[in-house]
Amino acid sequence: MTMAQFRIWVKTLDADKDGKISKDELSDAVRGNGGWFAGWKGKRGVKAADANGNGVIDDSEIDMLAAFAQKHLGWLPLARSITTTSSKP
Ligand SMILES: [Ca+2]
Ligand SMILES: [Ca+2]
Repeated sequence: MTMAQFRIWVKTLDADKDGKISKDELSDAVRGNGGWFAGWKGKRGVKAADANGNGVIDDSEIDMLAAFAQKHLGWLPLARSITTTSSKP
């Protein structure tokens, strides 16, 4: 999944169509992917990605959510655009 595809996918999680991803919407996504502790991960994910502290994932925070998802949920939404620390193979 590329970053562009991840963004499109994240938009599909937006159940109430307010353009932002809440912890409940993220929890549903974790649950839908068969993840354990969906509620807890949803909360953690929003907290980790919520740069402006308004309690939801805004459009500009999707990159941060991708980093969290990759690190903690194993979703691997992108190959290289976020991991700047890893060296080339
Ligand atoms: Ca929403
Ligand atoms: Ca936010």
